[in-house]
Amino acid sequence: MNVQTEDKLSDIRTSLTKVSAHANIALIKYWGKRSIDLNLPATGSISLTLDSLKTETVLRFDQSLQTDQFTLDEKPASKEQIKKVSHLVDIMYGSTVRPKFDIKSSNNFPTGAGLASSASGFAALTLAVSHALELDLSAEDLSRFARQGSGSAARSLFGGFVEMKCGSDLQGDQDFAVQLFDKDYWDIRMAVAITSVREKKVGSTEGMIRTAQTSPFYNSWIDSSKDDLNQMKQALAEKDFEKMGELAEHNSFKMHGLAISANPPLLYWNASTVELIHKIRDIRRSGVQAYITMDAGPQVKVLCLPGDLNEVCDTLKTTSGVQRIITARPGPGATVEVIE
Ligand code: 2P0
Repeated sequence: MNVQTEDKLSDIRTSLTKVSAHANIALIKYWGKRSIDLNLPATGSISLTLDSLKTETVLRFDQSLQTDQFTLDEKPASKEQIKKVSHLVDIMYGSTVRPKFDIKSSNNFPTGAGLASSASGFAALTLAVSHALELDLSAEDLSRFARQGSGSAARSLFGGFVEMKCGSDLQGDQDFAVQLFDKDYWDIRMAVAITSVREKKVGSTEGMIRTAQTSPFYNSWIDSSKDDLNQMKQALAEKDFEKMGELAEHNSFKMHGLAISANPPLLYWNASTVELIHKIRDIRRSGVQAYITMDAGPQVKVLCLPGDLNEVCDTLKTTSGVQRIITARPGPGATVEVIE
């Protein structure tokens, strides 16, 4: 994997590589790390890749550049963002002594607001770098690299329903993602109600560390997630929508209960989030199969069957504070679109 020889330097594609990747929303959440250095998760997780939340990334290595260049949503990225991207490229290149890159990445949805932009962003980056460096990586190895950019990014390399595995050692060999079922396996829908496009105050990494250090419930969360993971795999294998939805909702509330129990508490919800929770529970009581999941942000994601999507969207639309609704189907994995 180390490509830092003189011969290899000349092999690097200095042409453009354009890649797309889609965000994923976890049905069984990842919240906690067993190693910060290698970004190893403390639990496994299961996600659904979404067709309508997309990142497009264009990469070019350029020997003449003095510094790495990174543009995110048409604005220069922050120093912190460039540092994270440079670090992953260093790891994939095998050395900090390498040609500099020019990366332009854009999302068709709000960045850093609990909509998994780091998942699609680092998945696209990993695939683009691997192509530009002509690394011949297995899907597992690619997802191990993506994981080091962002844990959830390992999942966004794949389409459909995806499991992120959690190993037991500190090397990370067993910590990679695999596809459980492809995007055409089960025609379910997700409606995303956007209640704020502001970037979150406490990022996921900091939130996870604080939770592990201060929540009295952290060990119970880790212990119970194994069972949730197995039950979810079973619900997916049986295409049991009620079981899948109930479990996804329970696991999400458990994660938020855990986050709220950190000190200081991590409360990712706003008033609209709470109103949406009540409304979805109300329509469920009237017979609509709709289930909630929420991440490190105030957006509410609703899982439903295609026939109930209109009613779910009508409910979301009539809630104060909802700025936009995005609907999605199971989406594809990351793909290289163009190499010029
Ligand atoms: C998830 N989240 O499973 C959970 C649920 C947020 C809430 O994965 O620290 O940005 O970069 O590995 O991948 C968000 O965490 O965290 C996340 P890092 P990441 O989708």
